[in-house]
Amino acid sequence: MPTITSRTALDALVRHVVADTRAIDIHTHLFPPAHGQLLLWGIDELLTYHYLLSELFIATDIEPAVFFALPKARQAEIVFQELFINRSPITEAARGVLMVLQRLGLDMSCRDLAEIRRGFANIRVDDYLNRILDLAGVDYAVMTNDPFAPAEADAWRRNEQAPARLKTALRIDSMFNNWPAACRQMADQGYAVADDATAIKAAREFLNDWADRLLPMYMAASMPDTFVYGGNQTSRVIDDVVIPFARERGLPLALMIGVKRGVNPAFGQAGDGVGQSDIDSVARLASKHGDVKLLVTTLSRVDQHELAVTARKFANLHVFGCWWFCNQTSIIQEMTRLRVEMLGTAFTANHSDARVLDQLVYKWATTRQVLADVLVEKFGALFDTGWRPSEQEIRRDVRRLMGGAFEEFLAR
Ligand code: RAT
Ligand code: ZN
Repeated sequence: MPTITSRTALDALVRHVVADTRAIDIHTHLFPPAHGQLLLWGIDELLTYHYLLSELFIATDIEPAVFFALPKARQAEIVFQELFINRSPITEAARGVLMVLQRLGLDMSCRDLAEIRRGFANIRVDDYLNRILDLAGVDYAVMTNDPFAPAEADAWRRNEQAPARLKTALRIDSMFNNWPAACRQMADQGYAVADDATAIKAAREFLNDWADRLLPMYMAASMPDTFVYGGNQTSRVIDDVVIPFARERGLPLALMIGVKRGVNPAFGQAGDGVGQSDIDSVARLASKHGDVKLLVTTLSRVDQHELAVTARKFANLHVFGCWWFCNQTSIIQEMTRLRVEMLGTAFTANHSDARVLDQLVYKWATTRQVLADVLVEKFGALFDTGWRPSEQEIRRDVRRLMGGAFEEFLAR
């Protein structure tokens, strides 16, 4: 392999490698095509993404309740008119729609939704899944599979399996955040839940059965900003159900912390907010259960330095992604730079959180752009010391940041 002899050649190589490296998308809201309506894709779904709906509701007089009562196609038309025609689509989410359309080869100069819709005609969703994964440069994506959601549970019971490029994650928010509701749902699914002791036993059986069915890569929950580990019901479920189960099955636990659910309930999914997380709780969890692997991301930008410092203390703690409100260019830049400086390649730079299949394309294009900028800077600084990174080393490290480190962490 030729030695890199100039900064210009190095910069070009780093950009080429980042563009060329396949990613693993470790958290999405995609579903197997066989699960029918659950898998969202196409222009109307892109336009009605909840990230865009809050932008619509704050910029116009449109009443959320009136809007939500309209058919999806009409909703999409309103969003297009208000956020793309009456205003320039300069937000991260709006620009993302245009990036998707551009990479699908559609001509944006028409500004005509009917014309754009024609570009989505005659799609076979199975083929489209592979096309989008390829366009996004994603090897495989991990889904969010919630056995407490009846429609999802039914689809799995009908034995509708996922294609190889979609992996599973067992999502257990209800168990952590609404134990009485989780108990009712477990009872509905035939588990014996009479009192506290039987409920704990039932919960372990429930996890065991669903893990057998789904073969998840990890368990996951999103937690409120108020989450504290120790001395509460959630911690009891963690200690008595989830941690013993994680240990027994060798399954990591992913915690996404910092959401304020329903800050404005009228906005629906777009109504959630953000608060700072208690990172000491993450440290206590990692320290008390050193033999259980934790994947952690937090929603507030303010938490990121403390989280990175904490990740330097525990080999069983893997930090991942720029979650939700952090998944926007300026904050991805800041977080990626901070994490590279403090964690090297021992973290996962980003995940897409895609709810609509097509979104993989813009979310990964944006992540790659930012990652390339940061790595040009970091490898360039190495070069300036006289260190000469090889192409093979750059490829190895970029792959780690785009999912390789996650796989290594799981395999350890
Ligand atoms: O990013 C999102 O779309 C959020 O609504 C949530 O799904 C969040 O990512 C979560 O997984 O809870
Ligand atoms: Zn998510």
